[in-house]
Amino acid sequence: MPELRAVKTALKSQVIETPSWGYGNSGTRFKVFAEPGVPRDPFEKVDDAAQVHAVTGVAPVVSLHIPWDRVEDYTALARHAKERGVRLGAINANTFQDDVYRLGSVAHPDPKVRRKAVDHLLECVDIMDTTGSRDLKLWFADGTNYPGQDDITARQDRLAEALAEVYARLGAEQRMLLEYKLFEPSFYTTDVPDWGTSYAHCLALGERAQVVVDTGHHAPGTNIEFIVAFLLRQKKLGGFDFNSRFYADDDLMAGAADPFQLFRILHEVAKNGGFAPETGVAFLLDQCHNIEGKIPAVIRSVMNVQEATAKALLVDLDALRAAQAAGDVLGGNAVLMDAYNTDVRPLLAEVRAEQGLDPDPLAAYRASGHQQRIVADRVGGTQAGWGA
Ligand code: LRH
Ligand code: MN
Ligand code: MN
Repeated sequence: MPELRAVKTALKSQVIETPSWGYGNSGTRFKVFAEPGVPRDPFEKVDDAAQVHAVTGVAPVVSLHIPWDRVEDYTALARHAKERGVRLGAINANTFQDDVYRLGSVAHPDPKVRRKAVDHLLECVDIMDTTGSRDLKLWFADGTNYPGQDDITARQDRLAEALAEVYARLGAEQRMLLEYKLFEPSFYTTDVPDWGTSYAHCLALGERAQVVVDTGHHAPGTNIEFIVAFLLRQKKLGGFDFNSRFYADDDLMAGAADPFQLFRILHEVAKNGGFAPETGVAFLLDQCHNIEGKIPAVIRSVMNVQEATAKALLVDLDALRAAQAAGDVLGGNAVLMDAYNTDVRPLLAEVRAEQGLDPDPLAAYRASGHQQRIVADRVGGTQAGWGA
């Protein structure tokens, strides 16, 4: 059996990065329902992220999305984060919302548009230099809607050229994380539709280009844990964008739709050393909260990831390997199911108490008075971003 003390230590040192856009009014489909008290600027988003960290103890990093989080002074924003007990994490580039990107960005047929897109990516690296961020996270909406609209191969060439220019600009400690997504907004071809395409580009770029797995970006039924195991083995798993999907890129709370899948993914991470900081796997949330309270939803998501992690860490790997070596199909499966079926909530409550935290993060947030304060103080909060 895994040693309980080691499991607790691992849980205490877990780092879950929360997305700035999860705190604002946002939603990828249909209407965006506004919530009172949402942040009016990136500083206030950082304030909300700090609240999540204060009650969970494992969310000390907040990722930014440029230009949604564009500010005059990134040093001031980084300082503000530090004062609030958190730090700025991945910088997410955005080459998908300007009119000029109608036919794509880095794979656009017009070199002028490609130049604008690459310049934005380079600007993001400048921001990383100032904020001390390690990761540049790239997702491209590029693709086509109709057969014959553009040349699939030529688009790959343009993409590769753009990525190479940005990769060459990265500092020694910086990484490029390339996200893939099956479809949407493009409906016929997507230029980075799957992990294989992302992997091939990252391989050509070099060690510091890695794949990011957004759990909502696959076809239904895709075995995501297989992808995770494969990428970890190749040292190409840069991180996760965790969220839940029932149908497509739903961006619901992580662990809400399929906690068993989250467990299976995190089991692969645990088994293959992916929780060790030196492996560099980033655990990010990428979600939007449209009808539910935003800060509580982020807290709930963090707790869901923690619960799945705890279960993954409880897998008896010796017993599992023994069963596998013996060809004991049911035995191996039982070892995994035993861990998955463990109620880890008391363990996590204990871990939190040992960290000086309230065992119930949601109750602690409700008691903090933060929600009442922001509703009273932040008048006119809006959000630049998805669906705004
Ligand atoms: C694209 C995506 C990508 C974006 C984020 C807001 O669907 O997953 O990571 O940056 O949503
Ligand atoms: Mn994502
Ligand atoms: Mn997405």
